[in-house]
Amino acid sequence: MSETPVVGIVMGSDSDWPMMEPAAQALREFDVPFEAHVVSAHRTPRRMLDYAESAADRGLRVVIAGAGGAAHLPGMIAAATPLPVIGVPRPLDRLDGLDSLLSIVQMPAGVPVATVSIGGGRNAGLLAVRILAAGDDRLRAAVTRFQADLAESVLARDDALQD
Ligand code: RP5
Repeated sequence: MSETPVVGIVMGSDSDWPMMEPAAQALREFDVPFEAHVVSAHRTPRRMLDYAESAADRGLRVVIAGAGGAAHLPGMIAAATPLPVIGVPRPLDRLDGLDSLLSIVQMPAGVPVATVSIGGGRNAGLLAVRILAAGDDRLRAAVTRFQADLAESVLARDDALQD
């Protein structure tokens, strides 16, 4: 994207991308410029701190962070930036993502991470849009339209059941 990104999508490994791509897709649907990077809390800790500490000054407004297993990335990013951070727990082969969920959701008081469901990349993108929409009339109108369309699609499926 050519515009300055306002949402940063980070993930602990490129293997997380299939889970995070729906977040990117949601942002595209609302014309929200974003960037996506692999930033590992454990394998590239200095890069992670640099990313978190520079994020706000670079123009980002929200960070979406996804990781699996010992999923410390969202919490560590939240520790080093004043921006809102949305955590996405990835289900790995063992423990079905419960390990990831608990690693992300059980943050100490004072360091919040807004955690979406296991594998909930799309909702992470939509939540980022809503956070931005709180101070942006264009986006708020777009979110309202999205909600109306969602309701309409449910009613259309209900209608189809009656045929
Ligand atoms: C985590 O370990 C990553 O976020 C990923 O979910 C998981 C596995 O990473 P790879 O071994 O596939 O690189 O840090």
